[in-house]
Amino acid sequence: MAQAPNATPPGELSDLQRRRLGRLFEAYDADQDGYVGQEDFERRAAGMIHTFGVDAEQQRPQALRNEVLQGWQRLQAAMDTDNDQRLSKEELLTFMANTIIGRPGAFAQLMLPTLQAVLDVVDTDRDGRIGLEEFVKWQGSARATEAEATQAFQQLDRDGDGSLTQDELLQALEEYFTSDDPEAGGNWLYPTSTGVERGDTEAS
Ligand SMILES: [Ca+2]
Ligand SMILES: [Ca+2]
Ligand SMILES: [Ca+2]
Repeated sequence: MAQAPNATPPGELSDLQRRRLGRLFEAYDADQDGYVGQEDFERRAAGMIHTFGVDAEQQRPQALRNEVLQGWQRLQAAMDTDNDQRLSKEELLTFMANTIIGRPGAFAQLMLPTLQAVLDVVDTDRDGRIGLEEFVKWQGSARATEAEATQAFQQLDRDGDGSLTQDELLQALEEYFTSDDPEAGGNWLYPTSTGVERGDTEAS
């Protein structure tokens, strides 16, 4: 793993950052077994393909599956320090503290290729933006209710034009998961239906 010499030492995450990054871990852990592994990424890709169906050439689902698995391999190469083919929450937190937090753009760079492949499938009307209906369907494949997804959409759609761009999504994700400001990125992640406590002020 490439580490810059001036990396923040591990353990310097704030409680807020630990809670929010814990949610990121829980979002990755699709089968909720307490570890993030390739099977979680396969499960998520299969869920999306099930939700969005396949186009005639099946190119987008194949691209999604490939990119999701490559996304897993990138995360594993970067974070799986004990090399047991799965990530523990501490492995993810340590990587974030060392390599991502405090480096503007680093989180987005980590997430961008997978997000692009995902959005390519989610953007069913092919207008290059994610509308409310597309967003609700997408988040439904990750078990968010329609009300939760609608609320999240409204918070993410900062300019209120009724659709989300890739940049808006990336920016919100980066702010939410890396900033130490409780207001940053909004409180839009709605893990109530995935068994995670809501509210950034509660202890985890
Ligand atoms: Ca898992
Ligand atoms: Ca590991
Ligand atoms: Ca669209």
